Amino acid sequence: MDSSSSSSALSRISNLQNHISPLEANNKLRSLIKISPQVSEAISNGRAVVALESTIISHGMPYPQNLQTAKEVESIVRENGAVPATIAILNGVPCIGLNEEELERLASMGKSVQKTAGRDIVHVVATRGNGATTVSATLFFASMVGIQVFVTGGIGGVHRHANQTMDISSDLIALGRTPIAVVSAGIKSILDIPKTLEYLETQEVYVAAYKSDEFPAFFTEKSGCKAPSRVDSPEDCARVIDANTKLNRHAGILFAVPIPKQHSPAGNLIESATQRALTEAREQNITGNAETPFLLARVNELTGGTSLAANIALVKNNALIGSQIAVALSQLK
Ligand code: PSU
Ligand code: MN
Repeated sequence: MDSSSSSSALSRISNLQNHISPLEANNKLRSLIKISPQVSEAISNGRAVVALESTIISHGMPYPQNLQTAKEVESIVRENGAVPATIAILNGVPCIGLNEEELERLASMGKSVQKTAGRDIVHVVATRGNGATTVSATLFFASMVGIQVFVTGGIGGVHRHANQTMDISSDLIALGRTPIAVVSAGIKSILDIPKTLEYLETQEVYVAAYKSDEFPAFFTEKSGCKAPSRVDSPEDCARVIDANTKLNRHAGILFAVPIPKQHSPAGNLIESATQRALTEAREQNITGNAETPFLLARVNELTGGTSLAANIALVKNNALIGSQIAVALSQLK
């Protein structure tokens, strides 16, 4: 990376935030991460940047659809005037923005890449491993370089039976302490949606549904839960992010975008497959961080690929809206 564009990106970051950025405070941290030239340039010039996670690539979809989707999502972000920053750890180096070769390498490694949540970052870096970042780990790195908008498919949440298993995704804790706006299609019904919304409130995360009064359930527009708040345009979202930043609040934002209408009829089929996959996970004693990838793959098998097609459609839609939000935010500044 060009070191002068990198250092101006870094000074821009510290101007954007009202506190000393971790990178500025610690030069060693700077040498630990790699920012792509495009992302660095965009941050330096206050242009719209959209962070993208990589567990969705390694563990959320099979190869080669994962690679194709990752590339298409990056193209959608570019076509809508923002710069994509896919985040992953390659050979122990956290990378903010992947080039084509890196994206291909990550996608083809599939599940042999370590699923990296916040707690796993140190292990992957220390062992010079390859890690695909979940929402929680992606939030950590995006915040380190001052990115304010992050697009994914769905976030993790409070699992059903969490009262026995204590399985609550670290995504929720990370959202509670990272002032970044995450754009997702809500959360999957494999999770306990009412409990997840309660937990997000406890963590002081602002949650709004996009052009809807109801919180969406990933494959369907309806979860049966009223959304805590509602936003109706990218500009609405940008103003919320701007207020959150100016008030220097520590917590993040979740914008929940319903799946596009033409893909939601498949919702009922996917829901019954989900129930079956949940039963199988319990019978096979699949728990912890293996549960979400198991359920995603099993539901896709049971629906003959219908859930994958819907998943791809909603991720692309989130990328479109997330980019519009990032552009609207850059125009406010
Ligand atoms: N939800 C989805 N698809 C996904 C994930 C969640 O609909 O691919 C991934 C995201 O990377 C999320 C992670 O951060 O799973 C949550 O995993 P866990 O439930 O183990 O916290
Ligand atoms: Mn978990």
